[in-house]
Amino acid sequence: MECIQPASGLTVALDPIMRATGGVWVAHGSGDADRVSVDARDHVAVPPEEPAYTLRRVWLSRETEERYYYGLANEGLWPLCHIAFHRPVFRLRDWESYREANQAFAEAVLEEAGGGPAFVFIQDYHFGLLPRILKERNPNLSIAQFWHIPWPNRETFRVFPWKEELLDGLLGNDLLGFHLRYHCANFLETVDRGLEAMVDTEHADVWRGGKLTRVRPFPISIDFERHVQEARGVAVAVHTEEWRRELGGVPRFLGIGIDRADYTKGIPDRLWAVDRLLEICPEYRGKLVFLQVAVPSRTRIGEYQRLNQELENITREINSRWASGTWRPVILCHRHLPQTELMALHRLSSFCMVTSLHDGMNLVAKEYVASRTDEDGVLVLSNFTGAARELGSALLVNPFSVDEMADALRRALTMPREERRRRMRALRRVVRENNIYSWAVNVMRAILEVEQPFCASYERERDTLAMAAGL
Ligand code: ADQ
Repeated sequence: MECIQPASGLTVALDPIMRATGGVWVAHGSGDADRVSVDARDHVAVPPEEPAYTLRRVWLSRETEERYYYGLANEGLWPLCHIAFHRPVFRLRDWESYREANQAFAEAVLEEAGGGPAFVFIQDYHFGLLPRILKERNPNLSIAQFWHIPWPNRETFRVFPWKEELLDGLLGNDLLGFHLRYHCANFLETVDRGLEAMVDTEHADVWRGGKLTRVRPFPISIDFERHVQEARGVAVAVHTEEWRRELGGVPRFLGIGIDRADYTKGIPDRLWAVDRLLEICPEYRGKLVFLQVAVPSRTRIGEYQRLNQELENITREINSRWASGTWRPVILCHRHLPQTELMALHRLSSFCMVTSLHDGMNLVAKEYVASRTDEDGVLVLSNFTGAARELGSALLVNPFSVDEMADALRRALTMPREERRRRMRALRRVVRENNIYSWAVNVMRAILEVEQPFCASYERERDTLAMAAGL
């Protein structure tokens, strides 16, 4: 039996918080050993070697998972919210499964809370209906939700067939968080035009049926200090040597891209930008290698299978155009790598490309910066990531323009050491200061501000949370 941390920004961000609070994480049991690892209450303590919190498993049928998770959430809401020129797909049966799955999670949460007051922190766009169900069944719960992806403008959202039900579901929250103020503003406007509710734009509050929902921005981040410590550790040094060997010695210039293989991440255009660079700057031929790590994701969805095929085709085309001797300009790697191995790649590279067409935040950008304890390396970052709002010292690019990205690569490769250091220092300062703990503290502070009628067990819960957050 193996315990694997998936390649997902959400889990990377939340694991340290769960460790600090020692709470219960209610999650779908999708692994093939999940059923044998739980106790009679569907609980399993994690991490196995040093348990710090509890996973409460929720079981979904294969069909519900297919329709609610792959269908409604990932073929409907994901493209709808990212506006990445992929038409969302809406099927009534998917929506029904989404309802069903939200209900199943509600039962588990209500059981864990045992009728008393508790703090419930819901993650992401898979649970738009959950807050309302919880609030109706147990008004003593303090409920917060974080929406990890963008919220589109109201015009875009209008095409969602069950918009009123979804918006009403989300307004069951006491607190609703997005990465950016811009996403909050989009949400408020969507509610204002789409639902009977009073929207106080100035304070970013919504009143519906006498109930208040606060809508706030919380730009998510990473565990900077832990990342830095690991980046300096032995495992990273070992992986660095392994990669040196695998690459046949480090090329004169190594560029990297690290993503879940997702059409919102802008990987094809990024590869074409490398191609364009080789075309306009012949001096990099034979010297530059671009390593794209694209871990397969959501492969049950046709769009994602097509993307993997497209990446193979583009890589083959670019390589056949430029290869000479043993040199190939593009290496495509589909492996899921441990964080320490990703850190080794961060540290070996001259530049890292994060060129999402649209991204709520993007943690890869922050991880790259945290790994560069040597204050070197250049981050080429899409203007359309949430991270771009904080990481202004990166080379910001329009990911829809291959020429602009090629030009940014040329700048990155010719940037004097002093400028690289200056920029990287500024980037590191931002990520050090706004780390995952300050994100969590800000969320918790906001949820603690939600007023609840006095109740001794609520006060106890409140104190535990405040202590975990160091408030
Ligand atoms: P994601 O779309 O998953 O997250 P991102 O924030 O970039 O995107 O996080 C990806 C995570 O997976 C990173 O921690 C990265 O290191 C890891 N990863 C990528 N490739 C990997 C590989 N080959 N092997 C192992 N790990 C790999 C969603 C939103 C984002 C938002 C996060 C957090 O789409 O916008 O930043 O949630 O809120």
